[in-house]
Amino acid sequence: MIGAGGVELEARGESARFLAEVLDGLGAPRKALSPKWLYDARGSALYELICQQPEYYPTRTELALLDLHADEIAEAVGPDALVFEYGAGSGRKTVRLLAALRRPAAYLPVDISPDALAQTAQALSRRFPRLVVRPVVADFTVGVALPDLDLPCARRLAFFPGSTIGNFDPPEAVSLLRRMAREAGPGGALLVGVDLPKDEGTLLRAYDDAHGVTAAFDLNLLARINRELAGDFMLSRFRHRAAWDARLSRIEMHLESHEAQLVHVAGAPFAFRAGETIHTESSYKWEPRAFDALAAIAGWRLDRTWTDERAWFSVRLYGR
Ligand code: AVJ
Repeated sequence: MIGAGGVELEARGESARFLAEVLDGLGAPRKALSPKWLYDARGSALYELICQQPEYYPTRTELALLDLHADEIAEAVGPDALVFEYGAGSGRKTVRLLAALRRPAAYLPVDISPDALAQTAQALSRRFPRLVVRPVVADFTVGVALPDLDLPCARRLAFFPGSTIGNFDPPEAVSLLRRMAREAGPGGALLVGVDLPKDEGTLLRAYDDAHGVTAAFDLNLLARINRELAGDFMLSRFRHRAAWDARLSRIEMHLESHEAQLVHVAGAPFAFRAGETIHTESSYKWEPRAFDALAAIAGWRLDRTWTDERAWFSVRLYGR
């Protein structure tokens, strides 16, 4: 377990990386920031609110699949898996999975947000008192060393719900899936949630909800830069935009500057043209076959899949 000091050290390294990436991303000819920075404590809370919006179908659809097929999933995974999860978030889906598995050996949630992670670990320990829970505060996009628990377990299972895999460009997705394969080891398994292509209207509404929660989530990135990196973004001078790129099969989130303006971060000036955007997130929607091919490159072979009636979302189990 990482002690409190370790968490602080981790947090300090994290803010240095945040500053470096923001200076880099805003200095680029096409301004872009990694979506991982959306998840400070406020961003994580806003994401939970997004999941409750009627337009945001992925969470609801995936939860229903996990509920409906819990027994089949548990049987396919096996009884005493060691479960690790990159980007654990609120752990609501994990509760479903752990409850279904007969006697899970341990749960290792990995998350970049220390606050969200501590809450999740505590809630799961309370819900499953006999389960070994070892939270790891880390940026899973750059690689994590999971603690060596030396527990007997049938199988190591990478649980990657929510279509978080969709945030990665295909080459990054392959390397992430490959790292999961290495961490799961021989005989390991991957249970992954994959959001599927669907009509553009449904997608745009899901990423630009009527209550403006997704807009607030996106704009919070600028507020976070102001808070943590001495930025002077005026939030009212930017707006959230969602766009569907059919060729790349991805939703893009952008923060668009209303007007020409100059913004500073940690003393460094950044000029915006009117209508210029910061690309803050991509969310790829994968055809099932294409995703299987991607997973195969990373060393995973398809075992089973579960999909809703509308074919909006798919939960896929791979082995190796
Ligand atoms: C957490 C990556 C699954 O891409 O759907 C939700 C994040 N962004 N609304 C997604 C998100 C805007 C979400 N994931």
